[in-house]
Amino acid sequence: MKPFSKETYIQRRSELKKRVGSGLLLFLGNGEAPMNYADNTYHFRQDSSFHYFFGSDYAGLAAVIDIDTDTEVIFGNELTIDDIVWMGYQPSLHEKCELVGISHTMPLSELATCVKTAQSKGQTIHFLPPYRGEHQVWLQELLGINPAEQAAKASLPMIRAIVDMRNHKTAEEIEHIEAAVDVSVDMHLAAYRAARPGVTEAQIAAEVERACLSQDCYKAFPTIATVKGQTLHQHKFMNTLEAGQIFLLDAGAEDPMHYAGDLSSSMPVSDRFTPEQEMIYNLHLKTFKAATDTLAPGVPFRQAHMNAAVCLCEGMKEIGLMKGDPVDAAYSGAYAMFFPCGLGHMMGLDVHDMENLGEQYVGYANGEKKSTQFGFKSLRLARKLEPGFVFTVEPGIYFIPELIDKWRAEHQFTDFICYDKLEAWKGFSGLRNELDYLITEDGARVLGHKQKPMTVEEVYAAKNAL
Ligand SMILES: [Mn+2]
Repeated sequence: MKPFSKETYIQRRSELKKRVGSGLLLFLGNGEAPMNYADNTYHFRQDSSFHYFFGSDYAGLAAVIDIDTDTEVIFGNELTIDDIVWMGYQPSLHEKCELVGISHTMPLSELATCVKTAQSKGQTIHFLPPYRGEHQVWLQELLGINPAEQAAKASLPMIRAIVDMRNHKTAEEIEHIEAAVDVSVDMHLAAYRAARPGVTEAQIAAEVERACLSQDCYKAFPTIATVKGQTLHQHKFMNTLEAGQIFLLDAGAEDPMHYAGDLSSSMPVSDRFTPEQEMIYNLHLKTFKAATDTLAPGVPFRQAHMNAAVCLCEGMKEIGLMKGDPVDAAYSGAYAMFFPCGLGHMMGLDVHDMENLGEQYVGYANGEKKSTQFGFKSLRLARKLEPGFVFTVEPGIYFIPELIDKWRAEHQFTDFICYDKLEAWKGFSGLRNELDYLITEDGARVLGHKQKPMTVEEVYAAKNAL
């Protein structure tokens, strides 16, 4: 797939200038991040907002947009012969910048002077909240703001403008997201084929990541490949799969333009689920449908989350693990015993899109408050949905022994939770499925051209596929 034309980047920057109105917009690109010594680095990942406006995938750049004088400059250093010997030929800084419609480049050392000049003219310096230590040091040098105060002093107009632009995906962005989702489906299909007794979590993770890397993609986040699915973010591969267990995979690719896919799958390690597992898996599919049936422009995502929660409580009541009115059980927060996370999150250049700019701005409308109650506090996305929004839907059902013990000891939600019956379920682990959605003008659709298995029959078929 072709990279975006320079017009895309020119248009994005011009829209940003219009929205913020005045001042100097400061963008710090990411540098190389040492793993254990300077030359042994983590996989390089450009800052997503820098990438969105300046397209460049190289380390060690910064940029300013002076709205008041309508100038745009990328700061960076030309490669020395030592750099070229180490990492090979690269186009000049000027050539790299031309590709995104910027003709003005300066050495990185000039950035401080540029910022000082703007400050002396009384211009507002807009910057984003930093999430890397190097950027905190850099901002302190440039602006004299203590790292502890930088997030609070970041520019709200800049954050709000960028969030609103990046939240609405264009057709060309959706093409890239769908390409990433397709590779992500392949990663999951590899796991369905590989999961069987005697195989290790690490071996499956290797198959999953092979499907990603071999298609010129990199993983969008650390792979979760576990038989302990009740732990939402288990990043270690420690176990050997045993017959009768459920294997859970949460993995996704980012395409070469850095747009993400994010999918989850749950499957039996044996050929088939046990009757209990199948019952919970099918209840989970019902909650999935309860959530996705309502997705449309104007519908708050909180509503989809609550629909899933109510459906979960109804099912749990039928099974005998909950009691009382399912709607009350959901709205009181008792459902979070089995579903302690949010239904989903925005997705784009970041797998949790723009989480670094503040979940409150990305997933909540202006003035809408995020709950602090267990369960509801993990709802990253709650706002009314709009055409162009891309997000994940990932309800799950988890049996977390530590949470069961804690709530039981605290006598939490005793009107809704049947603790005596729940004891026998402590070893169940957990499961979820996750798909990626786009809000269209009149509804919603699943992203990707390839289909990830969802129903029990599809899961069994995928396990047996060659
Ligand atoms: Mn996700």
